[in-house]
Amino acid sequence: MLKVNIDDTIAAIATATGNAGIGIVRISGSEAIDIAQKLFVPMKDKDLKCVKSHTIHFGNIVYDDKVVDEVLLSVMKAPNTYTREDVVEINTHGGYRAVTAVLSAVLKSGARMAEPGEFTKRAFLNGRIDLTQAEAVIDIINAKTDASREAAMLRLEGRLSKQINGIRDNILMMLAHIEAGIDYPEHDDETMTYNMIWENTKKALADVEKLIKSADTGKIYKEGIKTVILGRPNVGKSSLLNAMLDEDRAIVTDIPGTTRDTLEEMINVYGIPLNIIDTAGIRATEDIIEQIGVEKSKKLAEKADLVLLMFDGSRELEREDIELIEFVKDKKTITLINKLDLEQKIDRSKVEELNPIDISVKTDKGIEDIYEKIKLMFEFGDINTNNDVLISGERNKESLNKAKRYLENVLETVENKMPEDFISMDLTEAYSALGEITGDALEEDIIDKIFSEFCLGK
Ligand SMILES: Nc1nc2c(ncn2[C@@H]2O[C@H](COP(=O)(O)OP(=O)(O)OP(=O)(O)O)[C@@H](O)[C@H]2O)c(=O)[nH]1
Ligand SMILES: [Mg+2]
Repeated sequence: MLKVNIDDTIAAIATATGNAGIGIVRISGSEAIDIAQKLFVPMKDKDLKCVKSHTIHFGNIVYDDKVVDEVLLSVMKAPNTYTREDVVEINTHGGYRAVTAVLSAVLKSGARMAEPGEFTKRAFLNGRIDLTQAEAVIDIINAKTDASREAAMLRLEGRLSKQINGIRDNILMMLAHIEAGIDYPEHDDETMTYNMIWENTKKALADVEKLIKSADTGKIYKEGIKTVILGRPNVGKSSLLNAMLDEDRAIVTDIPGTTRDTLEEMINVYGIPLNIIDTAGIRATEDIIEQIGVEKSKKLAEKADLVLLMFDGSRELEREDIELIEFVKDKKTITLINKLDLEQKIDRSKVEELNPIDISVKTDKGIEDIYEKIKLMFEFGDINTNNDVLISGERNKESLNKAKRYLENVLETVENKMPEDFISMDLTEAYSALGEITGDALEEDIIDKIFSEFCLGK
């Protein structure tokens, strides 16, 4: 088990800094109520230590004989709190100065500044939530669309933990069976054991594979699809970005080479965040700034999840267009022929095999078709965020892949009728690989790393 020191009391600002109606300073730990008591002067005389749990009190925070702010103070006593420790939340006025002044008084009265994610880390270390739920908390905070928030909510409710624990229980049952067989050979029939292990390992493997499959979808819900609009100058890239955003974000002119630097924005496509990047038009140019822009466009396109390759239908294809077709040939690409409202001069035979979509940004034609195609391409049309648990994060995917390899080993051992010891070893490894996901079997430094990605005060 982990060695942890959670004896001290921590504090942090839990709300976003900026002007707002209220700000919250959160304190957690065995001294939380003592510290609050030192600073809080209630309107009605009362002892915070004796008040009921989950009650709220009106008064002033006073430090050094000066009133720092007028506040509402909530007292939540262990164990029914976010961290399972005593928690005090001080609702201050929302301005940056007010919240930091109250926090500073709290720190000077004995609390330690919390590290990012430390409240949630305590909830985990104190056993209130497991790691899948802790990670769901950060995903809810960072969610860019409602669909990604809903997917994370399922994990917060423990849906993923339940699935992982189900597979682990199955593995544990097999291990117990083998142990019994080894210890009391007269009580067990070997072929029966092998059959049972074969069936159950198959089932565990199928469950693990289903979760691995969900990881790619989980990733796009969480991080979005990095989409780069690529094309020669003046084909209408910036116009497309503006149309997708429904605002005049990028400068559009009829002068080729208008966009010099890249511009990134987020749009919501059927619940998936699409990080869309407008780039400088690709052409050979003497202009140094434009050259840098062109290089940057190409680099971004290389790293993108999706390229929207755009041509101008009202012009003939040029050498650069043909080079771009070559350039994107190994990338996920949607080809667009823009300016359908004008007389068409493009030689379609050269682009036909790219299955282009005809659009006119000017008349708003074909934009919806782009979204439909993205949905098909990334296969998120069938995902129902109300029911399907999506794995999130590379770390979890790696653990699942590890478990998968060990389970495959088990099947191989059974098939070759090798000794049961091998099976035990591989099952144990698969068991602990899955335990990494719920946080049951994880090194302390990895746990620290996970929580360090949280925001302060959570
Ligand atoms: N007729 C017509 N004109 C369009 C359409 N889309 C864009 N344009 C015009 O084409 C010109 C170039 O548009 P931009 O969006 O600036 O083109 P770009 O690809 O971003 O160009 P660079 O930034 O120079 O690479 C502008 O005058 C737009 O108004 C369209 O669908 N039909
Ligand atoms: Mg542009």
